[in-house]
Amino acid sequence: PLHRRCMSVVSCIDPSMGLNEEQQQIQKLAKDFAANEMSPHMAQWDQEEIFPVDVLKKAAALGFGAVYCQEEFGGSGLSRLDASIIFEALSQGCASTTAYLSIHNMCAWMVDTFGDDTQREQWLPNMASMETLASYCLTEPGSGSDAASLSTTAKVDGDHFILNGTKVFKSGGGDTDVYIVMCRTGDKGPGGISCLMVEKGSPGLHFGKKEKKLGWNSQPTRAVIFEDCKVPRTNLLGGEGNGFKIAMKGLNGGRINIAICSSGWSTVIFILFNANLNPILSNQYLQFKIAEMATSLVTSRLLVRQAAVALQNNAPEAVSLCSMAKLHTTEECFQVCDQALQLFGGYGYLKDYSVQQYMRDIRVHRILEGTNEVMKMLVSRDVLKD
Ligand code: FAD
Ligand code: 2MC
Repeated sequence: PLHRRCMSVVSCIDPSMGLNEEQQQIQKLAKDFAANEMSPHMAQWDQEEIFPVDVLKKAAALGFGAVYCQEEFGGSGLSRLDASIIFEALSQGCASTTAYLSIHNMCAWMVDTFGDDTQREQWLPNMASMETLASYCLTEPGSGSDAASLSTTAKVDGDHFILNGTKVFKSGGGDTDVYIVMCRTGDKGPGGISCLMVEKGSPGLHFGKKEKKLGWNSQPTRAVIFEDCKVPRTNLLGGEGNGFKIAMKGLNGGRINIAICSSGWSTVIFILFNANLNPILSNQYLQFKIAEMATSLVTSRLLVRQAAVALQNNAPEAVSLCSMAKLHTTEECFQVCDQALQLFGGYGYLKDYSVQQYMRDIRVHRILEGTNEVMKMLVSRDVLKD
């Protein structure tokens, strides 16, 4: 079957190009998992809107639940580059499910990096095994791109915070166990925002209806609503007023992870070409199209890997490179999928074939984890600064 063939791309688009032996082994582990556990089910997950928690837990058993967290607390202690290799390989099996996994990983990293040892011990081992699934809660009805204007409040009441407000579009929302919530504990602007861990079952925590979406159907999306929601003060992550910075730092890694989730399925496209388009591939126009698409894929992957290394090294250019990588990869890989659909003609539009799902699933990567317009804002600010 096709999903097995995607495990052996041997050409200039091969994702193992340039990787050392250890990285190739990690990649193979993830590719095999994608081929055996994800790819055979991706269409069903999409059509029946199944959130495959059992498969996520199996992925966690391989070390993919907290990839770039400390080993001492159950993480895998791998680098950002390793993480990008893993998410790219997994997304060859299902981009939507891998994208949720990447959000969960972002949350785990936030706890690992900004929590204290008590919080790490309390949360991380179960997040690493995905016994505890996490959601990241920044966006609100009135503040998406302008995230620093968020209005969910958290007021101190004895040993607790009392939260009020609504978060929208929460990936995993309702089905996940812990919510990492950016909320206002102080004045207007980014400096008045804190980051709180809210457990499912907390009094006053409610969920909206499951959203109907164009893609990303293997993970639920719901509003998360706080009505006098009571949360222990010990669930504060990283100190009062640091929530915006924590949220943004989490997203730098999130953005390259989401970017690379676009390239996994673009890689699979090329296997579909070889398998299905042979009769028309003598046409030079189509050959050139395919060359352009291959170039988009490889340049995207290279940019993500460069950004991952910069982020790992805390390089000053990391924020801009992560933004560029997200912008470039999500745009280019969406075009690759769209052009592939065109090349398959009417069949590409049918749900019997997978190309339409690739395109639907990765369309949203241009919108979430910071729209591509926000990415342009971040890059241009850096390039134009004095
Ligand atoms: P807006 O910010 O209102 O933007 C609308 C349009 O205007 C966009 O094209 C935007 O680029 C453009 N725009 C806005 N401001 C500017 C500007 N200053 N200059 C130029 N253009 C501008 N959020 C979470 O916190 N957690 C999640 O888990 C999560 N999961 C999501 C899952 C899905 C399926 C979706 C669709 C969204 C998810 N989001 C999540 C929310 C997502 O991050 C936001 O939708 C996104 O940040 C954009 O915010 P918005 O929808 O309010 O659009
Ligand atoms: N990394 C590190 N620090 C950052 C940062 C980043 N990516 N982005 C901003 N900051 C810092 C910034 O340097 C500043 O620090 P200082 O006060 O020391 O100067 C501080 O944060 C405040 O930032 P700005 O002054 O840039 O704030 P502003 O309000 O002008 O704009 C903007 C910030 C637009 C870049 C930010 O609001 C943003 O990224 N918006 C997009 C929101 C977003 O990505 N949402 C995604 C939700 S999650 C999701 O979709 C999922 C699927 C999980």
